[in-house]
Amino acid sequence: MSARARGRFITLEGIEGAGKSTVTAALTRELTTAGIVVRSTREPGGTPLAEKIRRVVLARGEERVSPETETLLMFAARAIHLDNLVRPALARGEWVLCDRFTDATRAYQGAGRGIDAQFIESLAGAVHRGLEPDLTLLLDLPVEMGLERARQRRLAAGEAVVDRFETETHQFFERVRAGYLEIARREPQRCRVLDATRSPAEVCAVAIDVMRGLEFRGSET
Ligand code: Z5A
Repeated sequence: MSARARGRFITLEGIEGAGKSTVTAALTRELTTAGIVVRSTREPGGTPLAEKIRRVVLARGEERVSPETETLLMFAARAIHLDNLVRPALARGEWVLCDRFTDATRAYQGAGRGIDAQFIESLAGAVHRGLEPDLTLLLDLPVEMGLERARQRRLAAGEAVVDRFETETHQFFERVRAGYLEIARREPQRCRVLDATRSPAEVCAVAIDVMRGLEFRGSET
């Protein structure tokens, strides 16, 4: 894999505990070894201001946040993140690895909470302004496995606080998973579904292989 003039935008998606952070770390190592400058980031968040919105949107308990407001907050954070981090990095030729992007809004707020797809797509059009991921890796696994991994990770880290999503029902995460798989079915050019039930080493190896495939695609935006 070699450095190139134009940066690539890769997003990682999946339910909680799917292994996105684990795969992001492996892809970052691979790219760095190849001499490519990589920005690893996340949504909601990624810049100081967008991280403030993250804290607001994930916090539990203070006041009711409607699904519409939740959607608007996700896109507000996304607009700041794209303007201040993602677009400048891509313009410098860096590769951007982003833990969650608009597919998360489609899956969580759309499929999970029932927000109208047209509402989401109109906001996406305004905020993306033509920018779409070059590649989306969807780490797919059964809901109970993802939730158990996340629970174990929290226990190991001694984290007691759970956010607004971590208290959601099993059925909610089933809808989110189905929403993600539907996006991948509709957009096979952009999305690759990886079997996230396999070992971390196996999942990371497949993800690296898929990412290498980007080298052979056209370099125009
Ligand atoms: N959200 C939304 O609703 N709408 C939006 O538009 C956006 C986000 C952008 C925060 O996301 C919440 O925001 C999210 C959706 C919502 N809530 N939920 N659910 P987040 O990405 O910050 O939080 P998360 O999904 O909870 O991330 P996570 O739990 O950290 O998951 P992960 O990064 O995919 O997994 P991981 O940390 O790499 O792995 C979890 C554990 O499993 C860890 O102990 C690993 O060592 C282990 N692991 C990883 N891979 C494997 C394999 N292959 N085998 C065995 N064990 C593994």
